[in-house]
Amino acid sequence: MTLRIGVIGTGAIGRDHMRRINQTLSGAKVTAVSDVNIESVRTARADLAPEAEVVGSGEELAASAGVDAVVVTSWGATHEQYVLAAIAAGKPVFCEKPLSTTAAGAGRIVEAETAFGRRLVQVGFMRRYDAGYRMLKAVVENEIGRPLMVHAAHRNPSVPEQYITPMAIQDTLIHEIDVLRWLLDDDYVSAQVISPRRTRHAHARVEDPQIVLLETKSGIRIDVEIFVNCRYGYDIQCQVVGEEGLASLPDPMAVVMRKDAKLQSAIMTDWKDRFIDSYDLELQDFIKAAARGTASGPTAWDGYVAAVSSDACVEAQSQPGSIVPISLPARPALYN
Ligand code: NAI
Ligand code: NAD
Ligand code: ISE
Repeated sequence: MTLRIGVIGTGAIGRDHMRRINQTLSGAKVTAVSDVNIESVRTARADLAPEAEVVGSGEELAASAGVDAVVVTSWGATHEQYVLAAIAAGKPVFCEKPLSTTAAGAGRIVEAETAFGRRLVQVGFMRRYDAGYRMLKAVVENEIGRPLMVHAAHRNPSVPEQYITPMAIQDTLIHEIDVLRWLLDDDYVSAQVISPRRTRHAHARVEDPQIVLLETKSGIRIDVEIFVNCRYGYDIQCQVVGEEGLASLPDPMAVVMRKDAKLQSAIMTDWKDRFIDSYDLELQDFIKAAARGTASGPTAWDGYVAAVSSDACVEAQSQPGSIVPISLPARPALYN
């Protein structure tokens, strides 16, 4: 059986996921597309899925008889409405991060899915599928003793004018919020945000760089540098300090060159390339589970916990230096 997928949001990552569904992965094809920008959806269809139907709205797409499963890749603030529409239609849905830009929105998704009674939602936290993070997790669990501290960095070369201060949390830090919680098997209890000297490369509406300090239930202290106009490349760093040793996320494989009296290796510049294998794996996982009418991988609960933590970080951004507590309700049985 070929799973018929409808894609809502045909921008950068929507197109990349359409390409991988139709050209790289097995078991699915894109049969419907929708976007508020009609030019965007027409171009994406012509280039990547000429047989797909262009549907007027995301809600219509989710309800369409020609769609078995939904991929949501529109802007973060629109995710909730489309995920709820997919759940209402009883269809598996892969939602790019963030599940919702607020905890309240993510909470409504958890409620709808638990009322439905079966997992339908997978959140696009692809780093959990990355070979480097998986190797790091094995070392953290088996080699370096109890983790005490984490030093991490998330650096983008530049961001467009639409990228504003809260997006450093909701769009960017959200990856660390999820992956560090998974890596350490722990939840957060507080957040604090501080701003170092500002880079002259940041546009007026984004504070850059920022340092986010998180504390976990077991007392691990985490510092994450978010620097989205770092210029030099797309660079993800993570170092875990344990009682018996220290472990770092491997850099992506790159040839080391000796030339012109220099020792050098390339640094990536595009997020699409840095985690390309993980995007393939997460979506193949989605296709496999969706063919059985369900979902696997990162859950709506993971998306909700990330949103609660993200809300606290956004609040902390608005009160520089203050420590904002993070607390979670009990986890519903569906996610145990
Ligand atoms: P984009 O701006 O390139 O594309 C978004 C598309 O959604 C646009 O074509 C826009 O017209 C469309 N859209 C916006 N509102 C819509 C609505 N209400 N209904 C239908 N279509 C709508 O953005 P990009 O970079 O592709 O990001 C999209 C999502 O993917 C975001 O949630 C972002 O956080 C996530 N993302 C995830 C990445 C990852 O590493 N997992 C990387 C990049 C983006
Ligand atoms: P984008 O701006 O390139 O594309 C978004 C598209 O969604 C646009 O075409 C826009 O017209 C469309 N859109 C917006 N609102 C819509 C709506 N209500 N209904 C239908 N379409 C709508 O953005 P992007 O970079 O592709 O990011 C999209 C999402 O993917 C974001 O949530 C982002 O966080 C996520 N993302 C994740 C990763 C990752 O590494 N996992 C990387 C990039 C983006
Ligand atoms: C983007 O949406 C992503 O998800 C990328 O992985 C991240 O590095 C970037 O900062 C976000 O804007």
